Amino acid sequence: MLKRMYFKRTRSNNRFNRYFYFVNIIFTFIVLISLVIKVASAVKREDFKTCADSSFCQRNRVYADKVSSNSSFISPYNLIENSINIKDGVLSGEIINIENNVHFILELNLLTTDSARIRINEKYPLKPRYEEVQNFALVNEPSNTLIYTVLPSKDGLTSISFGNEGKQKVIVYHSPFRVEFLFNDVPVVTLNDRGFFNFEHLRKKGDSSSFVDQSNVENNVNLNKNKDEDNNNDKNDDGDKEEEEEKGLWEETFNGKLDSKPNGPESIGLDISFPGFSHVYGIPEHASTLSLKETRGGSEGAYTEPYRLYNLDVFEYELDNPMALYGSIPFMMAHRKGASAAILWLNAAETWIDITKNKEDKHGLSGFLNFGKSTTTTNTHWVSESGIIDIFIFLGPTTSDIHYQYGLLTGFTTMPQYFAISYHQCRWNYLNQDDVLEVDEGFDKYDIPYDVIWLDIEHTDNKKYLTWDNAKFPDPIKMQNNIALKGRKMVTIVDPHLKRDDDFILYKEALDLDLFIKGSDGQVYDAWCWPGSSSWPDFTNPKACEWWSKKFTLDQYNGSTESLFIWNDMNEPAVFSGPEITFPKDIIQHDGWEHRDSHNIYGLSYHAATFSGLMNRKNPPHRPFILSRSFFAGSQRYGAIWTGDNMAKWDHLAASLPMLLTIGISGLPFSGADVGGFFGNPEPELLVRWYQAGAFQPFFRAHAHIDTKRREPWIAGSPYTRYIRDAVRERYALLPLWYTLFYETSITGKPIIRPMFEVYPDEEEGFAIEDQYFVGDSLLVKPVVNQGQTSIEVYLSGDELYYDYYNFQRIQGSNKVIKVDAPLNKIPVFIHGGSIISRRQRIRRSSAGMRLDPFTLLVALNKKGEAKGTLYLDDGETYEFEKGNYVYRQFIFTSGKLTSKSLSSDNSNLYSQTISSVLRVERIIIIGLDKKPSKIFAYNNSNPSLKQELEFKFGGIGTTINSFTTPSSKDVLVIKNPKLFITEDWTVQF
Ligand code: NBV
Repeated sequence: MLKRMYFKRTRSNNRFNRYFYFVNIIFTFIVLISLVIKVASAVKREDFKTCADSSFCQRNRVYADKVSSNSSFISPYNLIENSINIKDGVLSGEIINIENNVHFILELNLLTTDSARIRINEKYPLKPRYEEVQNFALVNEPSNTLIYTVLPSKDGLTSISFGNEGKQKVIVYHSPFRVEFLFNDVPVVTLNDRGFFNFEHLRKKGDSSSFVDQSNVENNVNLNKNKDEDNNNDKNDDGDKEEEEEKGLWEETFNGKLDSKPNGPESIGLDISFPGFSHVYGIPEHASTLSLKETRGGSEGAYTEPYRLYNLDVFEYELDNPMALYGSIPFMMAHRKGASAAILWLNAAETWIDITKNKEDKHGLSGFLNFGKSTTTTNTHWVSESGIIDIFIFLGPTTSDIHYQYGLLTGFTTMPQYFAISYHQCRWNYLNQDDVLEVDEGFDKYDIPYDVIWLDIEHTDNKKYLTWDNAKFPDPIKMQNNIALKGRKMVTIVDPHLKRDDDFILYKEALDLDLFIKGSDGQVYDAWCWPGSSSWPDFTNPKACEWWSKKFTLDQYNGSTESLFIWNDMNEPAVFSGPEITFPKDIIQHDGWEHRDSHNIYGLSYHAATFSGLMNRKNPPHRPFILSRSFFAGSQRYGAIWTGDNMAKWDHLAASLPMLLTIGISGLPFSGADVGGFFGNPEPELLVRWYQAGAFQPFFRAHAHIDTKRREPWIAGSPYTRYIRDAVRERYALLPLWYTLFYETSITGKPIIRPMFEVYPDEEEGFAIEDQYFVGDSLLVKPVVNQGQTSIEVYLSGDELYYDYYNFQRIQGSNKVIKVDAPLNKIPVFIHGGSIISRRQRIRRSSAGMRLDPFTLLVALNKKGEAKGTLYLDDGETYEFEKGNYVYRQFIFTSGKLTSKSLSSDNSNLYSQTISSVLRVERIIIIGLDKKPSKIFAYNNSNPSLKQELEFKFGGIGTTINSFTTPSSKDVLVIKNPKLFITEDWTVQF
């Protein structure tokens, strides 16, 4: 892979940057020498660890295998009965590992949010174990509920009911220690049900006798006087294996790079099962399926490796693979008909998750009604390299409840500026100022709206971020002001590695203030990245964050203006000379913690610090926009993420759907994939299809590698450019819907694009569907992801009406698959019966120009003849909305009346006043009416007697309603200019 990186960079910089070429030659030389021939035969997979290469993963997997293959095994962890104390919503107690007498503290918090938290840590650790991840991922300390009842229980277990309606229950079994969470008396999450709990306590070197490995499994079986002969026979083999594995306890090497492991083994492992659930989702980021696969072989398509969570720069990633990618959210949700449950495994160290499915009805679940088709249990096994066991259990019971419970804990999506949800034009790299302005003008010339133009690393002075290459960009302020005149913005890239150059002020300051991460030798860590020799500020150090957050003010960031925003790349972090292209685990961060403990939050901590930087730019602040490549639970509070370096291939377009759906249901809905594919040159058809998909995804940005051919939308030529324009324009027409959905996720946590099961939770046929999705609840989208495809099958959930997006033709749903035409100019989209969608039909240069334009309300009736929808509006820039300065409307069509009412408590707020006489409804379209109404009246609800008759047309309408086509359906009713204002309460009566 390094070889590939070298060639890509070298070729590019022959063209654009001589200095860079020079650096690459040196860098490559060093890499070649140090890694000898490795690069010549490198295959991507081999650059990254498998479970067997990570000794703690291997140890825990072996342990799990031994446990499961031995029916007489009993977990050695017991909760000491007389240590149990229940007070103020907390059950505390002491757990003992009877194998080695190591004691642990258990704390089980019952939370106010129908959730629980369970923490297990060593009672007497040799040194503290890492818990700081909570300071980055969580918004605040969750509160314990005081509403709970300790239930009379049999000996050997403690049972408590809790939750706002008393429907949640936890049963803690004492010996062996095991926990069961129930909803309505049905178990939904169990811990240590299979006995894989394995807590490697900290120890001194040489004291390896007491760690729990497979020999202890055997000892424990001995203890239970039940060991069989087979195990005896295995013993010699196991002895050898043990020796092998011990090698990984105190140091391990991967691809020639040593991890010194000064603290020895310290992993934690636990099995978490979801009884009665055949489907589990989440744990991004992987290029995998929406419904997660089994990982221990056996069934068709199953992986043999666990899903890995370890933020890495795995470009040109392989598809259908559990390999780690750029971000990690250790959140998993299980869903079945009638119930959902989820967990957050709060740990920032390298983590692996095995998944298996079991058809046995161990919990007697088949006796419960409402269970859907199967009693399959999904078993998962979580292993992290260090830290403590800290798990949140969200008991739903619906997926919406879970998103809210998770959002209360880790924060909701930060409300973006309006421009940020529009279309972004990016490329590595726009060459210079003239190039930027030409591209900008190209959009006007071809009548394609766009909001943001991006600059990649080549815009800087020798990869010194927050500087400009003055030869290429002599007047960045003028450039930004030029595009700002059209309401457009600019984004520049700012990576976390700082060039080690005493003349580079950021580097010098961070060095002087002692803000850099240190190597295991205590010296400032020095490694290779784009600028050559680099160092990385430690964003887990509050002082580094404070320092960094001052660097974005207009006087500090020279050449920046208020219309400039930031892109944080390479923040896994990517380190060219590091193990697995990242930091070594034994380097030292704030307060002396090893990087090992916090690896997966480096990206989050950097994203957060940059967010503070943009907040400091203005007083009162405007909403920051920062795109980050790396992420963790909580990243939604700081901006958007994208799926990294994908490829211009059809299968990468297809893979982006389950990836984005997974990231969205895992609490991070503001996400997208590089439109067109980063590596390679998409043929025009693929480019068109990718734009069409991107137009219906939350973060919509085209991006391309420096070695690719230029591909601004007009380059493809006719008819492709027209199709791309149509797709982008459709995004702009629907911006009011997208913005409303962003607002709603910022208060509910619900994903913006939703898998079928989020909208139809009882329809099992939809549980594994990953190639189509709903935007909110109102549009069903099935992007075309195959070459040459001109028709497509779409699954229509529910006994409900749908309407063709183009001609409003009525289609009856009812859990069936229909085949529709999908020529290249058409995105298969369906309006979900029962929705009211707000659109803006006048497409302008950028979203800013459309902010005061009137609305078209598209009312799509369901089979009961009803519909509803919401519309959220605010100034699109500031935090005034937090003071109530916004407009939030609900439109309802029922009993022959369409009404508009306010959902905000203060309808006459300042923002509302500024738009009240401007923002109007210019058109109402109703689809699904059975007959032509004889008359239509409108009135303001404050004065119903002042009715006004409205003109309308019914059937055979010839005007263009969507930007693509002309509706031909006969039952379409259009009311033109009903003279209704958005901020007023009104009724249209049919
Ligand atoms: O900064 C250059 C690229 C960027 O364009 C891309 O989007 C990132 O994912 N960056 C990675 C660095 C190197 C890519 C080979």
